[in-house]
Amino acid sequence: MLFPHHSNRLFPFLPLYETFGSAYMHGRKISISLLWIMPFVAALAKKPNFIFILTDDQGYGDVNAHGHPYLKTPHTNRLRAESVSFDNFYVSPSCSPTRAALLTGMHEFRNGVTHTIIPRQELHKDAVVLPQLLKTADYKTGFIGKWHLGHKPGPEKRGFDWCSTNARGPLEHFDALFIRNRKRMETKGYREDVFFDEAMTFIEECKDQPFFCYLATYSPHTPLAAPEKFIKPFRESGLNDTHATYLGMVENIDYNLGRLMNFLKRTERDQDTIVIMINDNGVTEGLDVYNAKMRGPKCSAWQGGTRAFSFWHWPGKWKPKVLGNLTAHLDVLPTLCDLAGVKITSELKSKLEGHSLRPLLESEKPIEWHSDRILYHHVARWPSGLAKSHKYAMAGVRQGNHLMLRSHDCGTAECLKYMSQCQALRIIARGGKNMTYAYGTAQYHWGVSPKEHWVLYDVKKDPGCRNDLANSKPELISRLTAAYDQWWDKVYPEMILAGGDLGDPDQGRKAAKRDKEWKGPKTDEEK
Ligand SMILES: [Ca+2]
Repeated sequence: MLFPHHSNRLFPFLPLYETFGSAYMHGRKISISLLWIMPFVAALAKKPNFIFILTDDQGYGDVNAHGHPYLKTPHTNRLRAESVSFDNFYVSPSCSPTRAALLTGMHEFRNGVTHTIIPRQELHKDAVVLPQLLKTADYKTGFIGKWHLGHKPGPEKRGFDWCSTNARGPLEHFDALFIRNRKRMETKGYREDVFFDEAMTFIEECKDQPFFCYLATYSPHTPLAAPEKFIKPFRESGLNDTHATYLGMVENIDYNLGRLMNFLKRTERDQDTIVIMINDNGVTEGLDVYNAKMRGPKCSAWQGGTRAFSFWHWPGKWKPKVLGNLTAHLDVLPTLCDLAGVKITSELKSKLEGHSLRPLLESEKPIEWHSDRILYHHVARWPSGLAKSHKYAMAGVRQGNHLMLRSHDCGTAECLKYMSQCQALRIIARGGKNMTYAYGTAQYHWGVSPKEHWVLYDVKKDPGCRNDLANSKPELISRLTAAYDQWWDKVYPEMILAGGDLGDPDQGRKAAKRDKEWKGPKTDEEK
């Protein structure tokens, strides 16, 4: 590889409120009346539950409602149609960095997360994460699935009350051994089906306490496998095994989303539960099938590397709409804390880079919302120890609908010794047509931009990044370049201190060797 609640119980209390109101108005004893009103006040203060679904390596385009020519995804389509859908929403270029930014509300570099391998996947021990904050507002917190932020410490000591995942992570797909709250648990069937079962078990155990359920799938990340019934329709459509299995994994997530939404309705939790669903980085194995007209996969600086779908669903509260405001994973922590009534200290507030999406979620009309914000991306897969020389290698800056980026190797002799993002771009620069996820299309999707220059695109009009606007917008280039330089100067020392440049510089080659030696799991039909 490149580097391969429950039912809404307000109504039963309504007559009590009216009795209280009348009694108070006629001057009856307030102490007795307060006893009557307390349940109503409690019901009014009921906090929303949160289910946050994060899929792994599914692209923005891997949803039928986003134009995919093969996927059906009826439940994801319905979720999107009933949600506030942020359509100009960005994550980091790969797994661990996105999780770090999502759970801290800060750019991943600031807590030392620059890669998906140890030690650069490890979230700094002092990082304050979302479940810890939600617990201060009486939430019960559950983690299910993929963590990928190291274990110094792991999720069970990062504010999660209830933890469940399978022992071998993405490497096993069927009848997996699970560890739930430190106890071993044999399971039957497909791993992702069990993840969603575990989410429902956690939610049932919460009873009337508000909950935060962080459900992070391993699908459709490699190695690829799914129950045959999900793969078969894609094979019959003429797709190869890789594409058919990848899309089968996406369709299985959709099937499980449908089960979860039915569970919420059946148990009368649907009106009190906010369901949020996003993907964690750009498209992977499905790149050459469909990429929503975008250029670039996971781990690239191009538009397709970091754009994510982002659906926010609260029936009866938020009117469905599609919004084009520039938004990001950084906004999740501030938004959930705002909705939950978490009091954030001024010290933490000064560090957060995200903004609460609440005004956008609640507004009936389009509104101005942080329209001058700038987002910074960096693919960051440099050989460990060589961060400094990679300031401009595979980086992006966004404002509004504009993406300014660089996609070229660092140009230093030391980097030549190692397998890294730069090696991939050197291969492309020499004319290579095949690269991870892009077979025959690498010249375009992993395209090399001119050295020493930023290129600029209006990604709303031009998601394929074909029309470079750098020469026609020198003022914008100048402003965003200065912003990037200031950002790097500020974040670089924090990243070094937090461990983001530590490790074996040859780790990329070693990880690729391990991936090559992995023979792959058997599907349920092959067993
Ligand atoms: Ca991922």
